[in-house]
Amino acid sequence: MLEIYGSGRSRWVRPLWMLRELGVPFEAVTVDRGAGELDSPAFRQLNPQGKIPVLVDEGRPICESGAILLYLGDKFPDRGLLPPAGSYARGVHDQWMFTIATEFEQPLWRLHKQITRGEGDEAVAAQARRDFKVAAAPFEAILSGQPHLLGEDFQAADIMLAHLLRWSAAQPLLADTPALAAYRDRTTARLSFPAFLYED
Ligand SMILES: N[C@@H](CCC(=O)N[C@@H](CS)C(=O)NCC(=O)O)C(=O)O
Repeated sequence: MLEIYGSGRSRWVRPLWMLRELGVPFEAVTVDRGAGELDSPAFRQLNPQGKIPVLVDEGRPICESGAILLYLGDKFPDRGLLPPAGSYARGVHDQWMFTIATEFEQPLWRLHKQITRGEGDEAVAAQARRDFKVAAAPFEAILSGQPHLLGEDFQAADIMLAHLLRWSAAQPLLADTPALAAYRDRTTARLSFPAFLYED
């Protein structure tokens, strides 16, 4: 049995969405961050970094949301959420996956932390807004001409990107990137998106 550990609107939305999109059986294990569960010895056995999400497959953990999406996509290749390993399309897919994780996420994360936790000053936020503009430009260009990152088909990297576009920091910034805003709305309207986590 596959188990996915996480909570709330954290990055566990990504594997949760992926598992729902794949339509495979799994168990969602909610972790109480407020109660310090991420620091418990049992959780640290799963992820020594003390972070969510963690996927557990037959007792064996895999951490890092992007890596989990790739693992699941490869594990269920007939579901079509990843191009075949070794294909050019897969190379392009993974290129975007890493760009999202390393370039796109960072400015949004800095702004998100400022908005939700008051961390960082206005200079940090101004730099993050500039970095976002640069990082968003290629995605805005691609999604102006096609529905998803790789073309017609919704893929694992779309989950990675669309989850970020729901972060609080993204909302004012997306006014300048209409294709990304439309993409956020289109992708998160999918039945597999865990919309129930976003109800207040
Ligand atoms: N790069 C990691 C980041 C994981 C991460 O930072 N998770 C946050 C929640 S979104 C976390 O567990 N933070 C520790 C905490 O809340 O105490 C991934 O994508 O999985």
